[in-house]
Amino acid sequence: MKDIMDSIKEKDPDQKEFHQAVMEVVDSVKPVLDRNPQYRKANILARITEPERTIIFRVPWMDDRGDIHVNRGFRIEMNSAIGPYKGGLRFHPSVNLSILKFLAFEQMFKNALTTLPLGGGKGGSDFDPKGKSDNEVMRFCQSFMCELFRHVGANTDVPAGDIGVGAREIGFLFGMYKKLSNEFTGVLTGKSLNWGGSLIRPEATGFGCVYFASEMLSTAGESMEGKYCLISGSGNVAQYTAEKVLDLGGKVLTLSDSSGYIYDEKGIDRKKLAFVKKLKNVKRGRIKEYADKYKDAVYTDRDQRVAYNPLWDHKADCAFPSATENEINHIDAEHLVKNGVRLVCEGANMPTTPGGVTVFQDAGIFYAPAKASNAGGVAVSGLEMAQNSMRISWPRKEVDQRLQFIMKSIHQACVDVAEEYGTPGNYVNGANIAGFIKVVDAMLDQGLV
Ligand code: NDP
Ligand code: 2IT
Repeated sequence: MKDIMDSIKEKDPDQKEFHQAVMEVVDSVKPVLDRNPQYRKANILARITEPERTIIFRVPWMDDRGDIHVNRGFRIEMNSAIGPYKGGLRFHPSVNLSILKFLAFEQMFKNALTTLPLGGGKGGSDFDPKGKSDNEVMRFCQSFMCELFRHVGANTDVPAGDIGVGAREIGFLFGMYKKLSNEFTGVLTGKSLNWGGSLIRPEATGFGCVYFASEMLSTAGESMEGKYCLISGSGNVAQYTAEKVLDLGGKVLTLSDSSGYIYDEKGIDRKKLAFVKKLKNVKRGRIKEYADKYKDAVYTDRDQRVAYNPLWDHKADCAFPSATENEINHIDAEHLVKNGVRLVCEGANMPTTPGGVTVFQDAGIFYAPAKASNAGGVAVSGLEMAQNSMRISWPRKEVDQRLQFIMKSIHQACVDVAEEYGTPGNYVNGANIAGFIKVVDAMLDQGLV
C-alpha cells in the first residue's frame, strides 16, 4: 500500500488532489486486498490508479474584441471496465491535471455504484466562463469540441456538465460535435429537453443527494422534516438540493458563491429560491444580490486569509457542501459538530479534507462521501443515455422514481459493505469498497489490457 502511494507521488509529485483521492480509497480497500490475494497478484492498485488515456490539447479562441486567447483542454479517460468513459467537463481557471485526475478517479467508483454500465472519465479546461459573453462561450466550446470530437462518442466516452458547464455549454458542444461527426447521437448528457435531454437531469444531483440524506436519517427513524440545513454553492447542485430540502419539509439557511455567502434566518423559501435560480442561471449575477433584495439575509464576503469558512459556523441539523473540493477543513468540521450538525451529505466532489472527515467520523455523525451521495447526477445521465439509445423519453415521474431507487440501492450497498468489512456506519469504507470490487472484478475478467 505504501509502495503504491510512494510510486504515485514520485511519478506526479504536484498532483495533491489526486493523491488525496487515491489515499482515501487505498485506506478503505486494504482489508479487501487482504481477503482477495488475486487482486494483489494482478497489481490492481497500480492499474486502477493509472488513467487508460490522458488527452491534453490546445484550445484557441477569439474574444468579442478580436483578441486571441489560448486555453488548455483535457479529457481523462480513466477506466472503461464496466462501460464507456463517463463524467463531466469542468470549465474553471483552477482546472489542471491533478484536479481532473482526482475527479476521474472518484467518478470511476461513483459510476460503478450507480448500478449502471458506466466507466469513469472527466475533462474540462482552465477557461473561465465568468464575465464572458454568450458568443465568446460559444466560440470557446466550438474550438474545444473541434479537438475533443475525435476522442468521444456515444459508445466510447460521454461527457456532461460540471462546474462552469451547464445547459448552455452542452448545447454549443453538441452542435459542433453533430456538425463534425454528421451524427445525432447521445454523445453528451445534460442536453436540453427538446433535443434529447432527460427530464430530471438538471435536478438529479441535488435531488439525489437529499434522497441519500433521507435514507441515512431513516436508519435512525428520522426524516428531513423540520431539519435546518446549511448549503454551500448556488449553482446546479446547490439549487436543486435546496429545492428537495424544501419539498421534504426542511429549512434552508445558507447559499454561497466564490465571493461570499448569505445567511437567511427566516429561511430560503420557494419564492426566494426562484430568485436565486434566475439570478444565477439567467442573469449570471452574484449571491450578494440576494441580501440586497431580501433584507432579513446577511451577506458575508469570503476572506481567504481566514482559515475557516464562516458559512459552516451556524446552528443547524444538516450540511450539504455543494460548491467545490476541500471547502470543509478540520476547523469547519469542528464548527459544524459544535453547532449540532448531525448529518453531512456531500453534493460537491471531495468537499471535505481528510482532517475534516476524521472530525465527522470521530463525532459519530452521519457522513456521506460524494461518490455515494452525489451519484444521482451521473445516474440520470446514464438514464439519458438509455433513453437516447431507445429513441424515447420517459415521463418525469418515471425518471424520478428510478433516481430514488438508485439512491436507495447505493445507500444499501454502502451500509451492507461497511458492515461486512467490520466498520458499520462508515459510508466512506462502504462506498469505496463496493465501487472498487465492481470495477476490479470486471478488469480481472477482461484480462491484462
Ligand atoms: P456550478 O458551476 O453550477 O456551480 C458551482 C458553484 O460553486 C457556484 O456557486 C460557484 O461560485 C461555486 N464555486 C465554484 N468553485 C468555487 C471555489 N473554488 N470556491 C468557492 N465556491 C466555488 O457547478 P455544479 O453545481 O454543477 O457543481 C458543484 C459541485 O458539485 C462540484 O464539486 C461538482 O464537481 C459537483 N457535482 C456536480 C454534478 C452535476 O451534475 N452538475 C454531479 C456531481 C457532482 P462562482 O459562481 O462564484 O464560481
Ligand atoms: O461529478 C459528476 O458526477 C458530474 N459532474 C456528472 C457527470 C455526468 O456524466 O453526468
